[in-house]
Amino acid sequence: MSHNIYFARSICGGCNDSELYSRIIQQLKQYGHVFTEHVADPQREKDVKMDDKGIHDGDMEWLHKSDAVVAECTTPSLGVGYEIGRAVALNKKILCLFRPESGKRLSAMIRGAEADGSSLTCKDYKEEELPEILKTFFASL
Ligand code: 6IA
Repeated sequence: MSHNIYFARSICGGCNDSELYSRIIQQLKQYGHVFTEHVADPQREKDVKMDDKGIHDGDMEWLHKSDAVVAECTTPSLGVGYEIGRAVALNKKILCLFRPESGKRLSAMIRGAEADGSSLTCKDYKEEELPEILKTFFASL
């Protein structure tokens, strides 16, 4: 089945992992359409000048249309936290990915949102484990 996927990742929070984010998107594309593929793409940024309201409203429209939300949470980001909260409220299926080898700690407000019957799953991962994690997540939808 082809999914509508919202991929959330740090931008203003810091985007040292942009190459990793691109590799995650390539894997997500096996499972459907990734609305946010070109978000903050430096090439596209020159062409598309959107104000903050346009960015927020456009992203929220994509979030509403998505049936799966995958969030890379290793770099703390206000925007990603906000998107996850909105996705929880919309009862979307959410996969939060976190790399413990970063030495950081995932916010309790994200990890603690995972509960029985919750639509949110947190996975600690190393990049080589991603294909299996994504396969399991999408098989569960
Ligand atoms: O607080 P952050 O910027 O780290 O929040 C990142 C999250 O908010 C991402 O998952 C995006 O979906 C969303 N977001 C933040 N900024 C943008 C953006 N342009 N365009 C689309 N979505 C965004 C910002 C312009 C820029 C490259 C500085």
